[in-house]
Amino acid sequence: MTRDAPTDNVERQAFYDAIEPENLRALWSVMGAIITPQPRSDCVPVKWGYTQVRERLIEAGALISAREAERRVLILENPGLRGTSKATTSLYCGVQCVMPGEVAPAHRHTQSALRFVLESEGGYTSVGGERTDMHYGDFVITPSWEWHDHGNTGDAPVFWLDGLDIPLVQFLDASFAEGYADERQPVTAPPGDTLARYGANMLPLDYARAAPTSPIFNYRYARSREALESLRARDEWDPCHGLKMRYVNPLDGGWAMPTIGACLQLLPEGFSTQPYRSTDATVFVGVEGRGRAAIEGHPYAWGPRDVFIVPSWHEVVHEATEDAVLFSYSDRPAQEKLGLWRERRGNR
Ligand code: GTQ
Repeated sequence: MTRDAPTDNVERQAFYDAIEPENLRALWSVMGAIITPQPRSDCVPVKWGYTQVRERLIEAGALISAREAERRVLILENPGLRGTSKATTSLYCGVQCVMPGEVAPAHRHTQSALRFVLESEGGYTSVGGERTDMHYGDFVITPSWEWHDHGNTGDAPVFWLDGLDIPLVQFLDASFAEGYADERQPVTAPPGDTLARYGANMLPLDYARAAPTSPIFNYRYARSREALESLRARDEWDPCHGLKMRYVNPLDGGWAMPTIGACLQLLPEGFSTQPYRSTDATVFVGVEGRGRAAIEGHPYAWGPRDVFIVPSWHEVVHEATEDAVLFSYSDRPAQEKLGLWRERRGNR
């Protein structure tokens, strides 16, 4: 696999040409390209500044309504994967905008979605019959095949980041989608219902799990942030991550979603991480403070709401120029289930 491909000659090339119409290909001519000694990706490191994305969404707001667009979203498309609507090889990223009074109509699809809230005074989403209001930094999930619609009851535009497993589902040819008959699904549960049932370190006695996704669908920033702040005093910094916590499914302690894993991490002012690489290409979102990510030695400076991508098996070093909080998501849960996930700490 690491040896060079055999050199072609006229006879071999003629043979390849002859077998191609028979839907045959010589493995030895492509082996090194399909079984690589380490991950080789078209996904490239890239950063989007929030101010610019936000301005473009305001422009889009004058062009199309949420109703007509179904979802008014600008896709953050990786420049190494142009034309594919992908942020990484397996995951999608977009920024969605809902103007005051608008509704993004109810639909459902087999793709799982996460929202990371960027600006919201009055934004809400309804998932499976319960509505939750959204605030800055909330991590909100929409499980596969659950009805969901979004809206904005406030006076200012609402923005959030969408992370979906669209490319992964596309790769598996497992996409189904449908619209709901009405613009909004009926709300059948009071606000806070799922948090009361599943979010108090308790579960209804005879609750039987129905889906591979967490029943909690809004992980409030205030609580996640408080956990990081409480742990800061312990001074137990991971050399590669600072203080990094993952969002879990309270039913089993696993990831909140079966295909996408999400984390929140704190890097104190002046902290500089050890080099790190892993097979899960990761989308990072600045939440608080400022920092710099050196990806394979190239610096990407980020601030609140900026988005940047670390591709698979690219070395990253994080530096916090002030107390900093980062949200991130990747396909790590899928890779772990398949026995593929790997990491390397330090620069061995
Ligand atoms: O809010 O349901 O960015 O279905 C892409 C597809 C958001 C959504 C996206 C979607 C949604």
